Amino acid sequence: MSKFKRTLITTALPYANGPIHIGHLAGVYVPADIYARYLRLKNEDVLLIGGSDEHGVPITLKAKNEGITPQDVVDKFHGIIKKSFEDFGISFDVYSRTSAKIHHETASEIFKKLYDTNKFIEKTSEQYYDEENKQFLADRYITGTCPKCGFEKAYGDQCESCGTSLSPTELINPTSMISGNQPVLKETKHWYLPLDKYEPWLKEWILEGHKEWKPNVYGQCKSWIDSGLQPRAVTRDLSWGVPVPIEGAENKVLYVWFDAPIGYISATKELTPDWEKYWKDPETRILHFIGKDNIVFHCIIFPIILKAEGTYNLPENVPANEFLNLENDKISTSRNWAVWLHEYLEDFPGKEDVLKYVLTANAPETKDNDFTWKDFQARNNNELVAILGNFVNRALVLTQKYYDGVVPEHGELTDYDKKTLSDISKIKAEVEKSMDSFRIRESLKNAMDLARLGNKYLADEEPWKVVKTDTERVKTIMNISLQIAANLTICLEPFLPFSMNTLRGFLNLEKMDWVKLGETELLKAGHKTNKPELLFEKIEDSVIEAQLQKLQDTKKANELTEVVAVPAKENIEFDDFSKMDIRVGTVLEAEKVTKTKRLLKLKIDTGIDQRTVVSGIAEYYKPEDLIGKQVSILVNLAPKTLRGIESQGMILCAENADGSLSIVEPDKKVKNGTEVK
Ligand code: B3M
Ligand code: ZN
Repeated sequence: MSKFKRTLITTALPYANGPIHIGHLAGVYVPADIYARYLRLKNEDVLLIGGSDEHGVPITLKAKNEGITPQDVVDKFHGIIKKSFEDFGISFDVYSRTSAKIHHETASEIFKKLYDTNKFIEKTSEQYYDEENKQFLADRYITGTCPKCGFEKAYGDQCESCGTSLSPTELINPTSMISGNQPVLKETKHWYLPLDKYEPWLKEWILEGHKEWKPNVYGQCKSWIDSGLQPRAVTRDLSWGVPVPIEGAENKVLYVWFDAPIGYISATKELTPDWEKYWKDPETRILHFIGKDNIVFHCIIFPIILKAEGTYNLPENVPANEFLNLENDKISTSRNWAVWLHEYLEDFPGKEDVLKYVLTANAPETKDNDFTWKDFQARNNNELVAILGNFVNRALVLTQKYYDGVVPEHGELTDYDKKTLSDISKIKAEVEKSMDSFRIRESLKNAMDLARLGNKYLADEEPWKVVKTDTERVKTIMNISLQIAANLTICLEPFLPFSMNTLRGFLNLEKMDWVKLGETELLKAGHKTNKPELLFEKIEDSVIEAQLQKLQDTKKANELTEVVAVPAKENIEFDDFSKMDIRVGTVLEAEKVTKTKRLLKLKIDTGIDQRTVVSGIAEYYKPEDLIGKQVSILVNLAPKTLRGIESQGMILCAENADGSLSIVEPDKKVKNGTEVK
């Protein structure tokens, strides 16, 4: 690690307004966790820092929509997020939150120091103000017509229809989302960080000094710097956030992107009194793991804050990833288009490592990638089961069978044996090379080569055949296979920590440091291994189909909510309504009306009588599923003959936008004949 003695790894703080999904995991938490585990295995001094980002306007909007406080919102999601990370095995040394007192203090202090040393520009400008609620409006709190495309529900910062970035004053007919009134322009004072002043320094520090950063990161920085930086407001007129710690700044808070990255510092403080060592000692290297949408904040704005403060280290590298899509569609929290971590953990208990594996093997390191359930299944079945699981299982089962689980002594080695054993060290070097340059995906592929090596060795040497003719030779084959299995517990430990723990149990081995990887006598002759079970199991088609169905249902639900409801009909008097006699009845018999697609003939116990009703629900209900079901029926509708059958009443249904029908039934069983009113 050359000039550095220790590493501080930070992971983007997820907004506490929704749970964690696979996009977050693949982009940030899985690679950061792998890297941290790798360094720990090398006995390096490393901290993995995380926490929830609990400020920002989307959180206040969510609270308002749900009629709860922002603190309620973040308490709920911080809890869900923290637990799902723990269960999934992201090995944070600390997982903090930005509503914590220590964070408010830390962020205030840094702001105050910048203020006291004249690092800000003070500027008064006109901003929209809601007179009824006596508050300035964040850009997201204002809607209006987009000047570019005419979309009527554009936000003050962006039109979601045409994608144009806007400022609130560009909106036609601006409306406050809080009161529904037209806001007025009013003067307000804010503090700005003059990013432009730091341009020459950024050019030197990033463009000259960090050419080794990933091309996507370096490229984004260059294009920001080249197109010229502007002073940026670091305060907002809001009540949720870190209060601006100076006089005359009542009802103002720090801009969420000012305080959030400081959350990394607060979390380190929460963890250890020795925190300064990780932030200020030049022998510490800081790494920010983030997604590509956060690059400017971590590579330009936060470093400028730290530079202006003057006593902190700057990031040494920012290995940002691109995005992960889901089944060819952008992951979206609002459209519920995601695989949620907490749901995955429920649906796939004990398969944490499978998801880690798939997300790493398919990580969006250099371009956006797609997660598909079919690929998930294929990687599990064809790689984890067929290569890794198959190899260790054969090695352990044969050892049980031939030697009652005891590691046999090897005899003289053939050239092939020697080459195989020396390949372990070669693989180690490959894993290190890719890991050290944050090519985690490639590094996993390299590590899996060790399982491939073992698999091939067994297939080539065929101990199950040799055992019949040369029992001495088999001992050597099995010894070597077991040494490879023991090496796997080190090599794959950063990537598959749960499974390698299990494998160590089978091998009856303690956890070993990375230095041991490559040794060919990790298991001494005479060492007793345990009876193995399967390390990974096949995932069946039905399991994958159920997940795909879940996504289909989401798509359908989205399509239905996207259609605007039919406008309300004209008002009627109560008397008009009470002319209708609606009762609850139970379906006694149901059959298809011959030669029709839509019609069912039902016999219904209405409580008053038993009668026949013809209903157009055959495309949505099977006759046998209806028997015994309670329905609402309009009993005083004039009878009508359909296909020669007299229908005496009408079953009430809700009609979806696509025309599909859903029977309206009481939510608890009631007596037949009960009136609906
Ligand atoms: N919460 C944005 C995001 O989740 C933001 C990251 C903060 S990192 C200091 O993409
Ligand atoms: Zn527009």
